[in-house]
Amino acid sequence: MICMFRRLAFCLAFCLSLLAPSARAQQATLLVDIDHRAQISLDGPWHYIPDPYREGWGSNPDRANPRGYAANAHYVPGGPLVQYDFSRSPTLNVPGDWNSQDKSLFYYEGLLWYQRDFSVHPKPHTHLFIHFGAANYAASVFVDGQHVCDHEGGFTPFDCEVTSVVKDGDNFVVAAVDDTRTVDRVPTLRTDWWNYGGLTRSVALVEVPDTYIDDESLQLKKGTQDQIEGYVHVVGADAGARIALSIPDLHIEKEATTDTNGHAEFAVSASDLELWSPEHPRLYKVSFTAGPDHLTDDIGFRSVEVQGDQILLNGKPVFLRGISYHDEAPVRSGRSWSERDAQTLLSWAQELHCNFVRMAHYPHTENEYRLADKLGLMVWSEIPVYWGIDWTNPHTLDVAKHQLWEMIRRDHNHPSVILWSMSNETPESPERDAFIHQLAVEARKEDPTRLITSAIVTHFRGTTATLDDPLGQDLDVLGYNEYLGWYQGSAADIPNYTWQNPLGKPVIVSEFGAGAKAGLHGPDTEKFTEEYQDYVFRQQFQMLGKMPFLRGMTPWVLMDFRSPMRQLPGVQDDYNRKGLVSDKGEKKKAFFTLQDYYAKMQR
Ligand code: GCB
Repeated sequence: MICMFRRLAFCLAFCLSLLAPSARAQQATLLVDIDHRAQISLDGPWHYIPDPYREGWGSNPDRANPRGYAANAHYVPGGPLVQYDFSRSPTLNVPGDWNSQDKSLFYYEGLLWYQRDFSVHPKPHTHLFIHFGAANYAASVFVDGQHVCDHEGGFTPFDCEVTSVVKDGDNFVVAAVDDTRTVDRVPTLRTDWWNYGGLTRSVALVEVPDTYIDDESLQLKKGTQDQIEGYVHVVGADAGARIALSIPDLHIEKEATTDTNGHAEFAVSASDLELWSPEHPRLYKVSFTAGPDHLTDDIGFRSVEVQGDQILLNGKPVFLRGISYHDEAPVRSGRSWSERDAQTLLSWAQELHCNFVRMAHYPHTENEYRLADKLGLMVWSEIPVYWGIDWTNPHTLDVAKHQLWEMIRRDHNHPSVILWSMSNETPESPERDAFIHQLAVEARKEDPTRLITSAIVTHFRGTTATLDDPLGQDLDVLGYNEYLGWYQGSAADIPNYTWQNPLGKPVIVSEFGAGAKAGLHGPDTEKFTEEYQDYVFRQQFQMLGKMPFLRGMTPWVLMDFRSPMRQLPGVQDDYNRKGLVSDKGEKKKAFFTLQDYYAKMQR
């Protein structure tokens, strides 16, 4: 009966997904490869006003309303009544979350207004955008008092077109950013991580010509290792416009013409191609020219596929020696955003001898993907469909699809990304299955070249785990999280657990771990000591070593991270302590145990 209901739910979801307009059709502009565009940075100090009573919305608190704080009025002694003034208000640094910059905002969740002045001299026949790397969670943006865009989703970029709004010379931008947690949002009310609010990634003005490339992609053709194919999309191009592709190191110069939608396709053979891999992370300088627009990118070519329960990279079986991590700034706390943050985090992964990282639980800053491309680290990239969300709410589905679309759009040229993850630890239900099924359909439509996964909760019956969550049917690779020795079972018993894989797909154990406070030593039976964490890792290796279908692991977690769920004074102090490295950068015993384990695997 349950089975029949599930099947019905699947059918219904599938039919609805065919009827619904694809997420792509609903999108505003999102410029790919933004790091290679000329930009005028709007990073630096922005004035801010926290607004728990939502006063800044003026008379209409439900809609983006340019008459409130968006008007950026000034208080003039003796003048009309004005009860705010950005120019008299303090500043926050952008990029950066508000919680870690002002002590009084440490626990603040809600609406906060940002403002800064900027100067620009727009050229004729150009489009001007304000690019936001990310604003957690929802943002409404106004330029010179006019509403220019809204965005929902805290970890993906968006571009507000301001061409017709800005004047030559001085202008101002106001952004209302709201990180209130609500039932219908993605993520929703509860997460085991800090809800860092604000303009957490860089903001910049980006000028592009009248006709411009908003999307491009080049990859290996599926099933080949010497055929490159891809496309360019040009906004404003007439049908038949000539687009040039150049890859100098491969002596490739090719032209294609746009169709009526501004879409041009390329297919070229490249017999001398050096494939991208962890051992040889070869990137090629690629350039596209579309009329007045010229865009370069650094692209690597590699194939990734599944064969039975194997994952093949460039046609050969690969074992993913991974680590999970949050986008949390090393050593200073807060959201990470800088190249230096990325460098520190990924160099720890390299020290562990990882060839793979799981960027949990949402899209990380693009710096990390670019660096992973260069370092040869394969990446699992995820959207924040986390624990129980509002599975039957159409808005929630829309927002999840939108975040998925934005993640794929931003990152589809990074050879490091091999897996798109749809979700993490979602409770089983037909509604959940139908929801995630639609995400998987969307992901495959947007990017047929990568593998689809999810991190699923492992349920043990006695000492056996059967990997039969119905979600697995939608995935290419099964991720399973388990906390034997921490939330479940004793550490001593871990090696006695066995696993069954009825779907016969490749399996990654996408989380296991134990909490430890750096510097806290004691017997290996005492939770929160470094010795206990280390013991759990050693026991886990014994069990994992006996799983014939195991194709990788991403233990939880690289570094301690802030979480309001972790309140034990003197031990947790607002931090999830399952890191192998503490929030202060101290390496715990288990760091070296994992390092040793991965080193041995390489030999
Ligand atoms: C999990 C979650 C992760 C948590 C972790 C924990 O299963 O996926 O977000 O932080 O457990 O430490 O409990």
